[in-house]
Amino acid sequence: MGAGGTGLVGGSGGVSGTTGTGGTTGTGVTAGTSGACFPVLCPDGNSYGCGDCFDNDGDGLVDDKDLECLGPCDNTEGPVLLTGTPGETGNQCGADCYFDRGNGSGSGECKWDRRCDPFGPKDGCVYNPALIGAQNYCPDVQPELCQQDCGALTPNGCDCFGCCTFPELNGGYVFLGSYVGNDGTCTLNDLDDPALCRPCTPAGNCLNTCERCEICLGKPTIPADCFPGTGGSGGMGGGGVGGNGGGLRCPVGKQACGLPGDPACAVGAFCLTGCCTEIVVQ
Ligand SMILES: [Ca+2]
Ligand SMILES: [Ca+2]
Ligand SMILES: [Ca+2]
Ligand SMILES: [Ca+2]
Repeated sequence: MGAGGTGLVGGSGGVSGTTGTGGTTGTGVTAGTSGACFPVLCPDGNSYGCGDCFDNDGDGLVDDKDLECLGPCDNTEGPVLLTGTPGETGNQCGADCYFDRGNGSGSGECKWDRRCDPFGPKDGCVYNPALIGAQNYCPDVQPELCQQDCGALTPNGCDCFGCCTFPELNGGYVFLGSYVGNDGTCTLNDLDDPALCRPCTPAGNCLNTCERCEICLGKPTIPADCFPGTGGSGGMGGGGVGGNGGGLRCPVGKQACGLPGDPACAVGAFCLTGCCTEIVVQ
């Protein structure tokens, strides 16, 4: 609703229209934004491939500018959409936060069991409906600390266990951690191949929905009427679970980033699917 209001006021449109100044098509380290790159730490206190200011995979895009970076704890800039977290491999069916590091099993952690997913996105984890809703396997409601810690690291379009939607899937979801043998297989080019990016069901209440005016995994741009000042359609209102009703690029209190004209995030913050995400080192 707030967004709609500003849209109506919006005579300032000309400012955003000019686009000019910023980087000339991003070859460089910092497409569009200015100046230096600052490392971003994962909450575990370490710097990984997506927060180290290097173009680790040589595709010309660095860290949060790289479309295959899933956050500050992701150690791989791609092309595979894994995070490089130890323990992602193997056959265990228990899942925890996909977007942080490590496999802690503390009581506050996100918790899920792949055997609750009818799609069976992981080999060896055969669907077992008896586990659904069981407290120790697939709770409908994740612990508050899961929402808080993992929620902050979960990109738009994903649940906290790495089950994500992309525009070309038309509402479908795929498991970013899909494996064949010992190799991760899901890349941005394979989203529609169910053998490589295996279909999955977003879990419990930890899905960060991809709204119309949000940048999401695989959706680096947003409609023109999502910008204040272009006047127009205002208040798409009505909100999803994520609390960000359709008309806002970011939840209240988070700075938008990643598009031409956006200011850079504060030092140490990661631009996660279009919103500056302050990382709290734990
Ligand atoms: Ca990097
Ligand atoms: Ca790169
Ligand atoms: Ca990349
Ligand atoms: Ca969202």
